[in-house]
Amino acid sequence: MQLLRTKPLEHFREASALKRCLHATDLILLGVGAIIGAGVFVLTGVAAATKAGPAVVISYLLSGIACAFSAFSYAELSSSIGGSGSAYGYSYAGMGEIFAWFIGWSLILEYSIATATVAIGWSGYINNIFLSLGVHLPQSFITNPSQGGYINLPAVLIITAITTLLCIGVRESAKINNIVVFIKLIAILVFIAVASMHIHPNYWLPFAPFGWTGIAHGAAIVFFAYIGFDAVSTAAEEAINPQRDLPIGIIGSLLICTTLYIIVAGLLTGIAHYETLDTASPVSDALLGVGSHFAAAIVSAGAIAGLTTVMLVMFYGLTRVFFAMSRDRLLPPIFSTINPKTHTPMTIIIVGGIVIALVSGLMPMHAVAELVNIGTLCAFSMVSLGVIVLRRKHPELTRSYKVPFYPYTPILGAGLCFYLMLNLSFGTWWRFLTWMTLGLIIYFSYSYSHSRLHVEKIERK
Ligand code: ALA
Repeated sequence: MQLLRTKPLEHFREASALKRCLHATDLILLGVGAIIGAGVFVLTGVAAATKAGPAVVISYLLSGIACAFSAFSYAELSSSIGGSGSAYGYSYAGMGEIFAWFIGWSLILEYSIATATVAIGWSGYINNIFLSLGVHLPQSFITNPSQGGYINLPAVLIITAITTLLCIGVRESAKINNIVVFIKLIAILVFIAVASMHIHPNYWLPFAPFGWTGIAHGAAIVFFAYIGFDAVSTAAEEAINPQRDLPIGIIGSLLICTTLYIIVAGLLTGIAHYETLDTASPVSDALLGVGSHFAAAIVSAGAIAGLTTVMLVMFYGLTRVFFAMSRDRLLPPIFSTINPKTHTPMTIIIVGGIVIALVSGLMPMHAVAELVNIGTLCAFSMVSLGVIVLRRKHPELTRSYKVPFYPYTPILGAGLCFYLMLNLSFGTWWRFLTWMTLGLIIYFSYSYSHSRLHVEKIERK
């Protein structure tokens, strides 16, 4: 039963050393900053060409519904429990330590691999820009060893820049995030405006060339595009009014992005035949295809900006989850020391930065988006179940936001996420289970005996 020990809710109310400086608008922009990125700018094309065809719109809708259900659950738990550990913290309060460990471990996978993956995508876009200017970067320094190069240097450099920014402070990072989010929203709006003038309705036929299976596989892939709204909840200890503003940030950012994605997916498959979309930059390529060079350049710039903020917020989420797990002593305490000048957990930011830089510089990253998805879907389904468990265990808790249509919403949320997990490939499941086994080994060899709850219990005896 020790494995199911739960964290007392008072622990979540202890004063935090992090600085409260984020408003509701910052939180919505933090969400949009994390959400719009490689998913819509790259994976929409891949999913349309190889999985769903023009019905990728339905894939987006399906994934969006799964995310909306999860977002309601995130909103309820973040406004009632809070804490920078997000889903990890909620499951610690409701389901017990071993569940919390698994969720935390999944989130570490989600945020770190997502950051590394997006860094590699970013490097590809930068390389494209140099190529269009006639500059050829040395091949050995823009490819990883498995592609015959030494290191993907642009990826390493962007991670170094983001690490530095996060070390300097959250307020500064949020300011930069807000500006960049604006740029990428403009890029998307430009795409929508230009694309709607070049529609060929016959490209939408056949609408679903690979049937329902294709749509469901497509949904499991484009799910990547929605990841990020959950990172808003990791800002609970830095929000000025978390009870009111976290639900606004989480649901607001998801709503904006779902609307934009469905429009973009519909237009993209209307201006280019779906079979031509499996490229590294399908959105700007499609604009080139209809002769809009200027719009294509704006979209490329927006994509680069978009990818930058995704890395920023994902990395931010990673450090906050790590911070929370270390504060509970499931990970070594060194990771939860706060730098008194910047009020940021500098050790974990630097260590995380080094690891992510190495992964993005040296590793091939083809199927990793799927790996990010499976870790995140697992965490999302647990969050939905967490709502049900906590309503039963702690009915007295003040809930400033409540999931609508309880208990159907969390049940459907968990079910849909699990359904999407089943649509991911065998290789992805295999890698995910390996990561989880590694987590289990660390838990039993270190975390179980160092856990703050364990140590406090021994001291009481
Ligand atoms: N949602 C983020 C992206 O699409 C992870 O890049």
